[in-house]
Formats: sequence, C-alpha cells, structure tokens
Amino acid sequence: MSRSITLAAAQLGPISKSESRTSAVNRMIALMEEGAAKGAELMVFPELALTTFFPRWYMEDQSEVDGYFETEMPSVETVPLFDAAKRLGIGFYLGYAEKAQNSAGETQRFNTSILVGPDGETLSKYRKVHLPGHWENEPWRAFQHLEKRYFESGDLGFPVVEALGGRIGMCICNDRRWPETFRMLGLQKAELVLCGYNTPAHYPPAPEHDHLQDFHNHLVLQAGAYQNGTWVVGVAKAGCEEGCDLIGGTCIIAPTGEIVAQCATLGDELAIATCDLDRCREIQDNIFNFAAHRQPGKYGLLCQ
Ligand code: CDV
Repeated sequence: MSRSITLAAAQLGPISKSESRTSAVNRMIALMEEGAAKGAELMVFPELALTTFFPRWYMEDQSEVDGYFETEMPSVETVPLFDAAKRLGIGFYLGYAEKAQNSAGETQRFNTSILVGPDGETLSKYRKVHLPGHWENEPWRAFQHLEKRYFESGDLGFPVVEALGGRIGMCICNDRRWPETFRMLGLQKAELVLCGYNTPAHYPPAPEHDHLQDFHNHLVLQAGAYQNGTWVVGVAKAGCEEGCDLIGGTCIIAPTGEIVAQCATLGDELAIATCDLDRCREIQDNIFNFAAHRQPGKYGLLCQ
C-alpha cells in the first residue's frame, strides 16, 4: 500500500516592514484554508515568514533587531496559526527568527524553522546552519544581507523525524545550495525535505549571476532531491519587498528530481501535489543505494 501525503507549498508574496505579524499570520491561515479545501495535509511556509526580511538593513540598536525575533513559539500573534492547523487537521512548516536562552543562560539568536503536527504540537525544530552574507555594514550594496550579524549558525544539526507517515527533515534557504545539507538528511533516509527561502533576484557580490538565480534555485533543489532520493518542497517569499525583488519558483520535487508542481506568480499562492513517499525507494534502493554503492572509506579524510 502506498504512503501518500498531499503537500501544499505555500508561497508568500512580499511582507512590508510595516506589516504586522497578525496580518502575515492571517495570510497564512487563508492559504491553509485553501490548502485544506484541496486536501492538503501539510503546509510549507517560507523562511522568516512572520516579518519582512530584516537582514537587508543594517541596525546598530539591538532592541530594534530584537523586534523581529520571537521569544516564544507559539507567541500571542502566532497562536491563531496553530489553532487553524488544529481546526483543519493540517500540519505546517514555519520559518521565523528565534531568540532563545541556552543552558548557561546566554541569549542566542537563530534563523529557525519548526514542523508542527495536525494536533498543533511542535514535532521538530531546525536552526539554519549555512548563514549567508556578512557581518558589517557594506554601503556599496543596493541592500544588505546581514544574517551573519543577526544570527548564529544553528546548533541542532539536521534532524530527521518520523512524522505524518514519513521521515521528514528541514533546511532553510542558503542551506539548499550545500550538498552537505541534503546528504546529512539523505544519510538519515529522509523521504521529505522542507525548505523555505528568501532569495533576492540581485546578488550584489556577483551581479553577473543575477540572470541565474531562478535556475540555481531549481538546480540545487532538484539535485538534492535526486541525489538523496527524497521529495523536496522549496517555498519562496517572493515579489518586490521593500524595493528588493525576491525570486519565486516555489515548487514540489519528486525523488527523481522532477518538478511536479510549481507556483506561477510572485504572490500568495499554493502549489499542491500528492506525494507517494514510497517513490523514494525508486532512487534510494537503486542508483543512490548508499549501503551498496557509497564509498566513504575512499573519499579521503577531508570528505568523510
Ligand atoms: N536567505 C538566504 O539564505 N538567501 C541566500 C542569498 C543571500 C544567496 C540564498 O541562498 O538564497
């Protein structure tokens, strides 16, 4: 018997600096209701889905930066999303900026995603490992990308959990460009990888690659899916946000690397597909059967 799950990749259009979390959550609930009406069992929202993409601005005042962070989840503003999930019996992936305290009582800030089940309980948490950008203000740029300043690299590894009938892993935006991300998830036999992103159409350090942004997005997501035999859902925050154009291209990818559903706009939109998790076997038991064909002992010390 096949193990199928209907996924909704829930792309968001731009979120302005002045837009409240409540407004963003209401937009996500509207998409969740549309998804539920179409049979979706899991909604995948973008990276940093509650606010505008704030690392594009240099801020010296930490209290201003902290205004974009969540100190608890669910928070007062996000409880309605969790309630909607319970009411509709649907799970979700949500990206947000997390301000936490470690066991030594130190404050830490992460670019985080959570997987929430249809009962509203958090099943898994991931903190972005590959932080792109820079630490200091670089006024020559059309906009900043200060993730390295505002976040620290994630400390939870790449967890894969048994949930919703399958093995689910998460990553966030820039992580998708790194084969290590997908391989860490693939080595744990992930069957579904969820990835939210905010990707500017313009890349200030190498503007000659601007025309390749959509291509590279699909290239890495499709390669990650195929080389690890897993379903992949990539979800954009898209459109012109505070003068910065973000690519769309939200899609659902089969373990063969083929895109099976894709958004057509740069606004709030769903791409939906029913995904048979047993199709991972087509790849994981054949061309990328790691136990049969992988050669970790032959890769040399640097690659193990
Ligand atoms: N939010 C991101 O991680 N964005 C990066 C950009 C800066 C290249 C990305 O990989 O899409």
